[in-house]
Amino acid sequence: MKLIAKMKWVPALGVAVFLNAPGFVNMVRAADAVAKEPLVLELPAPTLKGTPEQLPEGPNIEPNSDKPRPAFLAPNGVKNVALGKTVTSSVKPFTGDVEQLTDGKKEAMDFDTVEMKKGTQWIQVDLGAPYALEAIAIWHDHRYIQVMHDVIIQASDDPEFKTGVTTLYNNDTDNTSGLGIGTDREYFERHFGRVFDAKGVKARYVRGYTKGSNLSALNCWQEIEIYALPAK
Ligand SMILES: [Ca+2]
Ligand SMILES: [Ca+2]
Repeated sequence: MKLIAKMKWVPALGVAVFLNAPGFVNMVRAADAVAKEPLVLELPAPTLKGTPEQLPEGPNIEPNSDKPRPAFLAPNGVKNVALGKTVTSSVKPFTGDVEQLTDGKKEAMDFDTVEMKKGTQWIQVDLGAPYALEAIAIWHDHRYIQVMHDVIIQASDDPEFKTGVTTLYNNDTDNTSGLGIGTDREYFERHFGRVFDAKGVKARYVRGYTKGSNLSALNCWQEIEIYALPAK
């Protein structure tokens, strides 16, 4: 039969497809690509402190907006694998404890904010095992509408971050933190948090740097969520 001769069994799809069907190539591509859906975050309430009259502006600062950014598309099945995981930091906080960075709480309140001294400081999450990282959501400090300086996010399998480091975001355009000149922009902290594309990088550790903000020399953190799939 002529029709049978033009069919081919495609194991990946678990079906036979018509080789002469115009949609064949597209069908195979769609099966290869991972299905994605908008990443839904549990958002805290917006700050009650209002918007300062004088906001920083410039070509390297995204304009402040009370509208959320377009939803991040993450592969189906990602989970926040950072929840409850161990966090360490470059210096001991003087307010709060780094455990609070993965406790799921991120309201615009003093008791949900961990504060560390000035200078370039980092926090680091140990996921306990490598994962395929897809998206990282961060709330540094949305008690105030402000921009954090030198937001640098890195992933590695080395807890010392000396080898195999992938930089996922870097807005240190003047390299004052010494990790290389960043090309990303500064942005305003809002209750939406900020979602960074982790690009499927496989890593066990995630490190986030800051160097104060336009309002304060201190380094503040509220929550970090790491959406990932099991590493293959
Ligand atoms: Ca928290
Ligand atoms: Ca800088």
